Order: sequence, then C-alpha cells, then structure tokens
Amino acid sequence: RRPPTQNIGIIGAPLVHGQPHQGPGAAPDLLRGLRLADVLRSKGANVKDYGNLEFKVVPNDFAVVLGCYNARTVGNANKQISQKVAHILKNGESVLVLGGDHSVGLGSVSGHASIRENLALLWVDAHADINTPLTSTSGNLHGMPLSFLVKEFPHLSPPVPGLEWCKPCVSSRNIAYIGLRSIDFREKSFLRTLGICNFTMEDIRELGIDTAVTNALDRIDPEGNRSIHLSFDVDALDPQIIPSTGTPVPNGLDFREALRIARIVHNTRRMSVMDVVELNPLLSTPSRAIKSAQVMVEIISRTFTGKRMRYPSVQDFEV
Ligand code: B3U
Ligand code: MN
Ligand code: MN
Repeated sequence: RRPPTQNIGIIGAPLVHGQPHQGPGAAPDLLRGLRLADVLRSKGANVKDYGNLEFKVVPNDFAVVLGCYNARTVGNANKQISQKVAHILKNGESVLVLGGDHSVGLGSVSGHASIRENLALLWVDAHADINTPLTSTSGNLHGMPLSFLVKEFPHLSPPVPGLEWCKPCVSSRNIAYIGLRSIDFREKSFLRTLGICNFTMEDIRELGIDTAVTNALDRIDPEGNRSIHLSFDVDALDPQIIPSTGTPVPNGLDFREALRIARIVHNTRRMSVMDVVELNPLLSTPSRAIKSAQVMVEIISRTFTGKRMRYPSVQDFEV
C-alpha cells in the first residue's frame, strides 16, 4: 500500500536582521539551486514553492531601552512569516521554512500555533535561543525567540516594538532541545526554572542520539497526538560538517546523528513545520558552503520523506 502523497509548501524567509551577517539571506536560493524541491518530488512528495518573502527594513531600528537590534524589522518580518505559515497549513500542506537566521522561529512557531493549538516543539541547536532583550549580551534577536514563545516565561521585559503581535503560544512542557553546547548563564537558569527538556551534546554522547530524541518526543508529546514543529539550526551540526554558519561551536552532531533525528521525527508522521536556519553561504569557502547546503538537503529530504538522496551523496563532494 502506498502511503498518502505528502504536500509540502516551501517558503524562503531570508531574514538577516536577527544577527549581524548578511549571508543567511542567501541560503534559501542556494538550497533551491541544489534542486531541493526536485529531490523532495523524486521521493514522491507534492511540492509547491511559494518563493521568498520580501521584508522591509525599518530605519533607525534600535530598541534603545531594551538593547536589542532591529526589533521592528525582525518583528514585522515575522508577522509576515507567521501569516504565510498559517496560510500554507490551512491549504493542507506541511511547511518548510528556509531561513534566514533563527529569529524566523518567532513567526514560524506563532503561525503553526495559530492553526494547531497543541503543538510540540523540537529545537535542534547548539544554543538555547531563550535570552530576553534584557538578558542578552549580544542584542541579537536570533538568540531570543523562545523567550517570546514560551507561555510560562516570567515577564521580565516591557513589550518590544514590532513584536506586540507575538503572543506566547507554546508551553514549556512541550518544548525540548537537542544538541545544546553553548548556553548563557541566564539561559541556564531559565531552562532550570521552566523545567524545559534538554539533551545537550554531553547527554547525547552518553545516551546515544536515538534514546535522546525518542525520550524528548515522549516528554513533549506524551499522547503522541501533537503537531510537531522541528526548528533546525544548522549550527547543531559539527562545524566540520557545516562550517558555513555564523556562530559555529565545536563538538556538534555528526551527519549520521542528524539523519537519525530526521528519521525519528519523520516516523512520527506528525511533523507539520520544519525550519532550517542559520546557514550562511558567505562564510567559509564557496565549496564548503555548497557542501553545507547539500548536507541540509539530505536532512530535509529524510525528515519529510523518510528517504535521502542517493546520488550524488555528500560523501562524494570534494572539499
Ligand atoms: N547566546 C548568544 C549567542 C547565540 C545565540 N544564538 C546564536 N548565537 N546563534 C546570544 O547572542 O544570545
Ligand atoms: Mn538557533
Ligand atoms: Mn545556534
């Protein structure tokens, strides 16, 4: 018996204002250039590419009091992302959001939550991305999305201009991290106070990736009936595999482990939205950028279809 055809809607969200580099804006088109849509189609999926969203840059956009950069630009862009994700889900398609930096999680998760009330969020990342504008030492919004999304978050900060529309929409009980290895001091206390499930790289080395991901999903989706949101920051992978990212951290996931995450999430048959963020083709060399993107095409393919492309395989790329 053939499984039902999967409908996938792709959105490019080339938002870069959540961090200091221009490069993440080039990631959606690089992934398209590697024939991402055709790879998914060749695995039996029905793919519609909605193209890139266009964002307006708000001038003089520094939230002085809060010390966070580009709040209005990032806020407005994420409102667009949220509406687009909701629209595609309503069409009966699952959504692939191609970032852009990880601030796009604000819009992507909000849009998902507006359509599916009870979602479970798997955040694959080297970083915890749960600073508030007041605890962040960088002022970069890509390190803060979860502080706006978590329902139980203690309200420490005044409303951020541009983000007034963004309402906390996911309970800390339904969020798990995979791959953490760079957590700020204040973030650690947030994770502890909120009791957010997390499997650090150290945990993964001890337990194995399958146990970590399976336990995480059991925790955040105990009845196995939630719509799953996979927010995949490419810096979860080791910099030797994905050197093209803004804040690489050593000792990350290897390729096999990333493919296991993809497989286990795919097997739930309940993933509705996947974000792929922080791929920066302008960092490292062009051939390494292509290899980094190729790795992500394989992981995306496995996550949505359960299959990965055979030829050409990442191992065949000369770097
Ligand atoms: N936690 C730091 C660093 C960081 C977060 N996310 C990334 N880097 N990619 C911060 O800026 O909040
Ligand atoms: Mn991130
Ligand atoms: Mn990260």
